[in-house]
Amino acid sequence: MSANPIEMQNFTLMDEDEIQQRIVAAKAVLGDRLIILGHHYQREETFRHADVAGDSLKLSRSAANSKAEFIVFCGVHFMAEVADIVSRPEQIAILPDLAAGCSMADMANLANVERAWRELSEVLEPDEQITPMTYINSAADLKAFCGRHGGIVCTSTNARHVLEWAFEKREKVLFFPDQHLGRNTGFSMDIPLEEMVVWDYEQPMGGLTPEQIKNAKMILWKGFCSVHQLFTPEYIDEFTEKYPETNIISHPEASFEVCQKSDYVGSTEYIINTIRDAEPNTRWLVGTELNLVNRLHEQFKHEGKNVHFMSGTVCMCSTMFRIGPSSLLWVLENLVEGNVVNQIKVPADEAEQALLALNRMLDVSP
Ligand code: CIZ
Repeated sequence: MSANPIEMQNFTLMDEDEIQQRIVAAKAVLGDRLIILGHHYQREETFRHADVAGDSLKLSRSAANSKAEFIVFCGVHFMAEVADIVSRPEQIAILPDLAAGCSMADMANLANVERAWRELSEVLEPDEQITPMTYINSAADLKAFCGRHGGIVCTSTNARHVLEWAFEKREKVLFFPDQHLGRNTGFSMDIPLEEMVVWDYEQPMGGLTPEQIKNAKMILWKGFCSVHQLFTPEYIDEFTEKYPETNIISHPEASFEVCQKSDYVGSTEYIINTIRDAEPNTRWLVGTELNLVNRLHEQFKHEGKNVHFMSGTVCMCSTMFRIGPSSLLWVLENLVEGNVVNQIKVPADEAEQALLALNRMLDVSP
């Protein structure tokens, strides 16, 4: 490692074309020592440099199978943590911008989840009756909590399989942090809405009565993704009045009402595959992150497919697609110089417990 890492400020005013060319050059120098993983939600200027593009499930598998010395994650903090946990100890996971996060993941923290577990023990025997299940959009310490309490991780691609596994183990599920993914998946498995209660982590006992807790099959954490809450049934109605032939496709982080009005509901991989495999000259209204919707539009317009974003207003999640080309170049040129910057390292004991929950997920995922 050279004595002084190159500073980020050297890159902030650099010409965009120069940044692009230098990323390509740095990648060529690093060769097989490097793998860049890019989540579908990333902006185009960064996404185009990914060696593997995918959702969290696909990228977790790529990280686990990669032999590269450096895993540079163009995604968010929890994804880079997963890459660190599932890769070998000598591999180094890097997140080019440490401010790349997920506000929904921040809605569940370990202290609140442990408090919920303690409070639930006043009514039930949590370690015998409840499987804790966390969406992959959560911090490593929550994945570790699930690991040590017989629980599991899911992504939106495998939520149903994982939920089936969770119910085989215990009669109830505590699902965090996204109530919508939990509710939409539970409902698709015929769990009635009244058996899915919301745990409000700002209230004692989650704001629930002992009866409500005893009668619930799923206890849903009161978390949500603000981008997916932009989508409304009213907008779908307005749009389909104008274009009745439209296919509606939504991500399960959208509300129950939006998902109920949709022809198709599924993860980013599912959305991409469904539109890719659709007949030419079809119209799609898509309820998920805008960078992905724009990319789908560009990718499939030559087939006459019209792909639209499910909202008239745009409110981007500024942390989800935070990784800009200049921060990517900054970490790559530092690696070329022998400097590791922005390494994401999960403490060993936490990583070991989180790996239990992640491996359970990888084992049950189709
Ligand atoms: O699983 C993921 O990567 C997320 C966050 C969404 C999706 O559906 O791909």
